Amino acid sequence: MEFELLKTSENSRARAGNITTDHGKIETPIFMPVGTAGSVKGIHTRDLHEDINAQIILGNTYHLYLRPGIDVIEKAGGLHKFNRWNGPILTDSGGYQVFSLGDIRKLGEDGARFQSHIDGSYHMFTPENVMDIQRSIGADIIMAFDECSPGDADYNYAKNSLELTQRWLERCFVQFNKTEPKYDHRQSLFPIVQGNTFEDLRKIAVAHVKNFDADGYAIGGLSVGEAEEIMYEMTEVCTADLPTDKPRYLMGVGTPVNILESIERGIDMFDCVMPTRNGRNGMLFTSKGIINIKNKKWENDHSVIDEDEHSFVDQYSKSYLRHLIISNEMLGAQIASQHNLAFYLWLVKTARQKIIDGNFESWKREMVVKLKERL
Ligand code: PRF
Repeated sequence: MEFELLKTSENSRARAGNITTDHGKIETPIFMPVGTAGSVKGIHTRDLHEDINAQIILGNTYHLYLRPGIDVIEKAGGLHKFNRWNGPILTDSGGYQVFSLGDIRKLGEDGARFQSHIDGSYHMFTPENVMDIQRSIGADIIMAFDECSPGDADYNYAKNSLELTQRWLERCFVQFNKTEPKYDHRQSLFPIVQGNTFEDLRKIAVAHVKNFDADGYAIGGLSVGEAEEIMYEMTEVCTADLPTDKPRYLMGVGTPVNILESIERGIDMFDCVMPTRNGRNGMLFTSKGIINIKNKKWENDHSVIDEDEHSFVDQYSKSYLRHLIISNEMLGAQIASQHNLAFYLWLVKTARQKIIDGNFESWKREMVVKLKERL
């Protein structure tokens, strides 16, 4: 994987760049739709490519390992062949899902022993087997095995947790360097910066990950319940010291406003379930503000979902989409998800253009006001 930094804003840390993988180019800043179990819920790959203009999607080690299982994905020839998405893929390591979904039985030096949320069966994730599993899934970018400490953890917990994550990172790189890709494309391993909301721990964490000369670096452990201002502060602490010539990925963030604020602070890559999950629940993001389509006020609004038409689904009416969502029709969830993803991809594409044009900050300031409106 290569990263080319095209431009850094003169008035902030905002950057525009290009990542080149063996499955194609990614123009940063970028938003990556979440395809937890190998599918972006409700969205065909054709629409991801052609309508939403997604450039990279996410998969999840935890989910894919439990179902369908790694043997099935290997027999398919890797996740790209299995789900027929032939663009870049990034997989999260399971180091977050185990803690949020799985029933942890034992967290120790070796790894995490957990019970499946599907059938209660027992499993163990270690830095080594999580590397092997991600080799088998075959994503272009794979993530280190980390512990995301709880949002309300105290300093002592956060420090011990960071030190465990650091030891695990060293084991991840040993295993990664000892093994080869299973398919005919390269893979890059991104370390994850932890350290909770403690500035000194974040600085220590950044200094440590820089030892590995990775192709890119992720910031984890944010957007886990802390105040937004603290998340921005911690992001700034990290981007101040991370290498400028490598992409930075802020994991699991966020709202459209969070994304613009974080781009300004030097982040290049984002993922979040919000556009799809909140979409299924009737929340639509637009450049004029947030729509709760279940609201009675839309019952007889026969205007289109979004005049900006980021996606072909925006031609449906608000009244119709409200009816579908309220009736629990599958099509409602699909339309809302597709609209939101297309909007997120439009937002980051526009941010990139504004960075290149040299007027990102003024555009961002105006957008943030509009994005916070409730329609
Ligand atoms: N670690 C990993 N995945 C993540 C996170 C993390 O800290 C987060 C935190 N927002 C989202 N996804 N491995």
